[in-house]
Amino acid sequence: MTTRSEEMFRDACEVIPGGVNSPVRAFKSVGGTPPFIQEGRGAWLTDVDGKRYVDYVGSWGPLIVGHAHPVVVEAIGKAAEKGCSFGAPTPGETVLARKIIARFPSIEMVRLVNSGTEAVMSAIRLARAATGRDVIIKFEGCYHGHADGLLVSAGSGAATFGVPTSPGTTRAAARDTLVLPYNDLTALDGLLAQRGNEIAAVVVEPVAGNMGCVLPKSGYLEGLRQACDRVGALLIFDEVMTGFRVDRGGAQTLYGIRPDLTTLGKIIGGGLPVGAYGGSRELMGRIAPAGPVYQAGTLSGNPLAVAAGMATLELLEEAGVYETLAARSEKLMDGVAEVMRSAGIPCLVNHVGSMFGLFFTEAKVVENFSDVSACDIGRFNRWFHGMLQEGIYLAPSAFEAGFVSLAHDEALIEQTIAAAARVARLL
Ligand code: KE4
Repeated sequence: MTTRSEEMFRDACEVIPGGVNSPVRAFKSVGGTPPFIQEGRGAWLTDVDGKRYVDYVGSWGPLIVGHAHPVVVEAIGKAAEKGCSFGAPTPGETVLARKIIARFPSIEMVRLVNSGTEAVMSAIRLARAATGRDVIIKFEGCYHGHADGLLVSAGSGAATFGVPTSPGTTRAAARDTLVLPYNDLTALDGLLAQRGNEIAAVVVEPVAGNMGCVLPKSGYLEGLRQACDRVGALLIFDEVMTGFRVDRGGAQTLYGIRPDLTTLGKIIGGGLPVGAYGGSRELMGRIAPAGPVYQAGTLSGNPLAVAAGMATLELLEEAGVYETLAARSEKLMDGVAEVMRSAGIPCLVNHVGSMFGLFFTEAKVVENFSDVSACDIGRFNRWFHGMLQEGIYLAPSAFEAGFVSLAHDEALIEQTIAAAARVARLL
């Protein structure tokens, strides 16, 4: 019997490339047809066939307070009643900027944009302007959006598709991007010894969430900071995923590292399109119209997205929120690890706050993209589909992280672990 999702996917594929507006949603790496989602509420998604799922994707991170949170919905509705966008400054933008600055010690000024991609490409432009240098360094398996120079052995969708460098990326763009293994300071030092004076910036996911969830080795982030200081390059923390996720002040607060520039997205828009980049007054003062570095956007800081972001960040101000998110994620990961151990399935799990990863591997550590690529991707795909059958919606790729929201209560965590126990027997 054909499901409505299958019908809708066939229809979408006639008019949208791959039937989706972002590649990873197409289930290409895990196979099968993506459920078309009718609605979300709290931790739950309902698809067009009426099947319900406990959602651990949360729109890839933004929905940390759960879907259709009444406070967020009300804020959006109230803003919409006054108009959706004016292309003129509005009071909310300053409030959201101040909320971000209050939580990120390295940010004195911030510019709102419409996506994480825009935030990272703008931060890199600023770093190049500020240093007068062209070359940037990124790390294999890290994904920083789809700007030309960053689709060079990216993580996330590009890694999932095994297309490390996207066609259409110019040789010039790729030439100005050097790619090193994540968690490897020796490789970085070697490169900087040769080309350090060309490097405008090192851009990194301080906790990598686009090759599964890979944690920085002890001393790694500090090592990046020292290396950048040594050669006069800027350190850019891409906290689009980790910002307000791994800690109220992002990974830079959690690990005590001060980057020169920070990019944000996802949670700060509460499910609507918002990205941001920020840093010192000296650096950000170079951005037009205050300075010569141009960056613009019709809908940047629009009132609806700002209202959703502000409402979400206010909900995250409540005392104990991050402790609760971390505790529930710990319980989930410990439960799944126990299930796999009992089933005799080699598996490594980890989490940082409410961002988690799971790798089917005998290895004791997974530290970089090649470690992740060596994991049992076929077993991951069986795990994914088994859990989907059980009504648990995980990220449809072994190269993505999972997310726990405030709506995932203890009962849902227990329910998920029980489902994992049933699925583990089939792996
Ligand atoms: P967007 O342009 O998709 O808003 O943000 C790009 C981006 C930048 N930096 C980091 C660390 C990111 O994780 C992302 C986007 N993340 C992916 C999920 N891994 C978005 C999902 C998708 O591409 O559909």
